[in-house]
Amino acid sequence: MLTFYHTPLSINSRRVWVALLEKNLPFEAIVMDLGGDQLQPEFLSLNPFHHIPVLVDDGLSVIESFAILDYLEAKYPTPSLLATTPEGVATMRMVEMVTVNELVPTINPLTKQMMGFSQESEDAIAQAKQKAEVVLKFYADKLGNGPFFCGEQLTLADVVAGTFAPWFEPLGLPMANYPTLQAWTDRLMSRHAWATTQPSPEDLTAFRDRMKQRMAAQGQ
Ligand SMILES: N[C@@H](CCC(=O)N[C@@H](CS)C(=O)NCC(=O)O)C(=O)O
Repeated sequence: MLTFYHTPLSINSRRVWVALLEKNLPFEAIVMDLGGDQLQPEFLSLNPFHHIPVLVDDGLSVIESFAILDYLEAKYPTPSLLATTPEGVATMRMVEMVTVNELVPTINPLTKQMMGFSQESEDAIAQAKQKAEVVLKFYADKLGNGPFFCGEQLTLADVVAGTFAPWFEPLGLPMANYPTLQAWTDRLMSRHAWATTQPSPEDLTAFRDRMKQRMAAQGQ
């Protein structure tokens, strides 16, 4: 039996959660309270860096969401979330890496602003939006007119970029400029794996309140 340690609001966890559901794998989910559960000795023995997600399979602890995604494909190859053609493999990896290396740092100020964690300057917001637009254009270009990044097959490219997709509009990135990306987002959101893992407005409010309390306690 697979055991999946996560929190529903973590985007790093969500890509693994979506993959588990897309691959129809049975698993036990352990929801962590990041106010301290991750620092308990039992969890530190699974991940000394005290991060979620962690996947435990038959006594093997796998940390780092991308390592977990690779592990799942190797151990449970059907249905596959891996592209098969050379162009598909390149597209899949490019989209994955652009998401973590370009999109994630870029949208940081937009996320903080959206969550009410900090008041960012107008310049910082404008600059973040401008950089994020480069990523959105890249996605739209790679998507073309296909249903998914690698054509008819859903791959890890869709899983990794697609767990950010529902947040583009709330982050202040108007999707009307990207109709094919919007259609892709709607396509993903209509899937069981995305619908199941999308946080509710109540989850978001509770998360925001918890984070604000923690930040206040740390004097931030
Ligand atoms: N590179 C890691 C990042 C994991 C990560 O940053 N997890 C955050 C939640 S999104 C966490 O566990 N934070 C709690 C802590 O660091 O104590 C991955 O992709 O799995």
